[in-house]
Amino acid sequence: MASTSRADYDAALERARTAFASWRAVPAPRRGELVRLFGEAVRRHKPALAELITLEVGKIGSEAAGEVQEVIDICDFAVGLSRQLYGLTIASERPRHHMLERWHPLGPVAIITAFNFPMAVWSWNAALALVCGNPVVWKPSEKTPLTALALQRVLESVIRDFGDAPAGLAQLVQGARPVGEWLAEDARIPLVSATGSTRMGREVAVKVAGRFGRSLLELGGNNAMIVAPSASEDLAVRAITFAAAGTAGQRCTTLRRLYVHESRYDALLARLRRAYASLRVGSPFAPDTLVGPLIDRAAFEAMQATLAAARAAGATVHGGERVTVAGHEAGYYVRPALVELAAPIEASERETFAPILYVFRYQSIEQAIDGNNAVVQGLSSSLITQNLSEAELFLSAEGSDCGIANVNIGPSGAEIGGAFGGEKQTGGGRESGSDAWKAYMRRQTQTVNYSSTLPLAQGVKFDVE
Ligand code: UN1
Repeated sequence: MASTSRADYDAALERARTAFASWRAVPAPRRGELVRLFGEAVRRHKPALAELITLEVGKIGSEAAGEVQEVIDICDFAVGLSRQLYGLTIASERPRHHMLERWHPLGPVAIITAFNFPMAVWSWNAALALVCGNPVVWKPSEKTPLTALALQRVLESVIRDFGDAPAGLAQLVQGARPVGEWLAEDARIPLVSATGSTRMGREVAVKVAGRFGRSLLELGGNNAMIVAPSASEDLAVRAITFAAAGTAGQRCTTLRRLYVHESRYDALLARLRRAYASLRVGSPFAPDTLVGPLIDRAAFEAMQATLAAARAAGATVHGGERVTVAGHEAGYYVRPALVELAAPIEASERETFAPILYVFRYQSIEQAIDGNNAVVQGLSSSLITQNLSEAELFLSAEGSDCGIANVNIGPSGAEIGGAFGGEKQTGGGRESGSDAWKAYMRRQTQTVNYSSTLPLAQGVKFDVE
């Protein structure tokens, strides 16, 4: 894939800057209309865009379609938001004064995305940034140039036909790490929103902070599920297999650690092993496939190295081997792995982007919550229970320390309406729904005096002749 040259990059940034000067003055509901039309165009192209995701990253058909649906959903959300960029009014302590908070556009927003959600994560950022009055500059993963190009073309054609949208509103720059570094260091970009590994996020965060820019980080996860004594086994097995083996284990929200109450462990594990053995691994184009390929050879090797390390540390590993798929012999297909552990090991503390599920036994809910929280990542978490007290404890201040906490569903598959992101080394950013839009705007506190005198705050006297 050709990488954007430095000269082309600078030209793209200048186009975005120029676009900002006029886009910020377009009324927000009118900006929402652009996003509405983009969402309509994505609806029309949904099958083709989904097929391209399957082709480029190997997502199975229904998950690829689900990803495009996520793009459509966030557009709908952003259209409504474009009439709801609300600020506060604040009581002033001075007579005939009023105070308020206004939210203004910020400037060009850089969006760095990962291969695993090559369209949806960009759209969470782009749809919001655009209604907030900002141009967008997208650097997709170097593993997904095609999906990015296709979605970018759809947006560009909508911009072209719109009338009052500046031509440079949406920019695409392609390439590997150096292009990401340019964005992180570029003072023309007030906000860098980056999705990817914790290692990448740490470098971006330091560079952006060094120039007092803002970063919005959505980094690694190491998500757990607790299966409590009262859990429905059918529900647990469905939730576990989708969350751990779906997307071939390549979601930030993938279930990676499972805590099963000792009273349920043997039966659940036997059932899970049967479910895992029957998971249909195969071509993502085949309608009955549930587990498509890993993204590339490096991902396969990382998975095998992690499983070897787990075995060496005394774990019992079920599955995880390469699967040959007729007609796709060069693809890296694997049987999802279950890894039984007595206690955490180095491998279970980190995120390996592959379908590996570490399984632990627990005795008390407090112990299971401690296990949930005992990693450096803090993205998503879940509890399967029919017990109200356990559920409330898990959701309380003493419960899960993650950005997302679910009861009776798995940790993955979030809807766009909630704020998406996590704590600790997941980076602290929130994207998508709720009030995540505030990250894409600058807040201005305004005070207006409509009296003819000038009383000072805090009773300060400063009288001049
Ligand atoms: C990601 O893996 O980066 O909650 C995003 C989910 C999806 C998005 C995952 N809606 O699993």
